[in-house]
Amino acid sequence: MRLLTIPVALALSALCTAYPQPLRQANNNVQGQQITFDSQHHPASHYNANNDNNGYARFDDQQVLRVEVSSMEELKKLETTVEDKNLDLWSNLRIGTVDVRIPSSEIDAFKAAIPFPSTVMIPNLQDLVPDQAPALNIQPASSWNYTDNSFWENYHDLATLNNFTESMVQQFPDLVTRTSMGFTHEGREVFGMTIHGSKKRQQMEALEELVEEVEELLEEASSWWSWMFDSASSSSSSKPKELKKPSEPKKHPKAIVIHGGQHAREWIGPAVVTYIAKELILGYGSNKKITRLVDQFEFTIVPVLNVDGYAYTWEHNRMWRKNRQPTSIPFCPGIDPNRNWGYKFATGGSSGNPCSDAYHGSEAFIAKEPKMIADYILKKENVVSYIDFHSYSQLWMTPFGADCSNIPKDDEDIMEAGMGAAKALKDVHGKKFAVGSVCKIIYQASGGSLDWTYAEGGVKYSYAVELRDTGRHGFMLPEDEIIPSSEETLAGVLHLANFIRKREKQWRY
Ligand code: 0X9
Ligand code: ZN
Repeated sequence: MRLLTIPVALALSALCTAYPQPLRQANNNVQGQQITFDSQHHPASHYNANNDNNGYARFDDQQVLRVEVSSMEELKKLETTVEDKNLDLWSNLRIGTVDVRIPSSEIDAFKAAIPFPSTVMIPNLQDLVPDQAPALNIQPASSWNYTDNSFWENYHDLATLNNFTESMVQQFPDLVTRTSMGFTHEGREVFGMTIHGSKKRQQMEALEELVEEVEELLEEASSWWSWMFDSASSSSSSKPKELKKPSEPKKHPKAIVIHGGQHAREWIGPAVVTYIAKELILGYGSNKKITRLVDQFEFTIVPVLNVDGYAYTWEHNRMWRKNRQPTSIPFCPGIDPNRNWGYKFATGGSSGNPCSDAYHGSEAFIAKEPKMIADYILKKENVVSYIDFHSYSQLWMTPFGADCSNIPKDDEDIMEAGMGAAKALKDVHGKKFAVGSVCKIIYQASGGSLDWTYAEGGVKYSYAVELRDTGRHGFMLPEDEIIPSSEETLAGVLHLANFIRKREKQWRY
């Protein structure tokens, strides 16, 4: 059994006091105290569910409890109970608050074992989950009108989200290119959209160059004319120049990579990310700010990264988190993609137990999903920002997650941009997002995406964002929050891109 180090917070960190308390309280090493802790703590989320006649998991009378843990002893006790009962943690174990899903049959025993103060966040989870597997492909993609917001009034299955991407590519071929990121274990293709004003921009540039050429030609013609008729003039400088070819358009815009759906059950991520794509595409040419950003940056947007897991949440179990790759234990499939990235892999805050929901996999990048994004970033060599959208907790997180003592050399710029994004986000609907490093504002977690993109992928502005809410509905965020959540997140992303544009003038092309 591997050991995991959990830094213990005996007081809230300075960061925590600077903000209204985030859902996940800081557990950074305030008094320098480190305690080793057993890592087998994150049981797979398919446990403890009964199936309906079609094999879709039901969660009748299951509760999500928020437990207040105030000492290391209590934390250890909670960990043992969670393991014994195979409970589904909705947040990691830490001193502070821990959200845990408990099946009805275990509630009394759990409360007897864990008599700490607790709040019922969700009294009956099944009330928030559709009674049966949601109908797939309710409305064909071609029938959607993406210019109003009706598409974002509901969550959509994978096929519908893929059709959205396809539809954007077909409707806006000058602006949007379909990008294949790769294939998953179950053979599904992961699609992205690359959005960039290059084609229109290149046409404009070519036009401008032509106009300049014509002007130069006219000038030449007039001096040629004088040369012809002014025999006194023999200056070679007045000879007409050769017509030069228009120069090649500059080819390397800086890129911003955005995706949702690394964790399957966090449905708000793909929904928000498709909305951001739609706004960038439809806003191009009509919204000045968006046009400028889309002209300068190439946005690669991948709505759903963990497509196998996402499909599984639609077809079998709404609470599934990991991907669907086999592990050494046949009845415990799935690697947590966000513990499998190759920077400080398996150095704490992840699990070596294949049955755990935080299983890091047998080696770094063995999970297909992180590997395909990492390869994409390495191949492009021009990615300047990366945002990995998750839920829930309302946090705008910066590197690093693997350990709290490691501070990025670009921390000041990364934090300034992140704080600005959170402020822009809050200005839309008043939602507060705490900003800070993963390790400090939630918990230690190695093998996460933004650590690798920053440290190995060379992506200066790397973030992981936990979207709405703060636990009232958790992963089951109601559909009527998709649009407001999207609107505010778009404001954050636009702020970030604009910050980069202004701060990093050397990256303009
Ligand atoms: O634990 C996670 O992977 C994320 N929280 S979630 O509830 N969505 O599962 C936090 C991600 C932090 N980012 C990294 N560790 N890179
Ligand atoms: Zn997540």
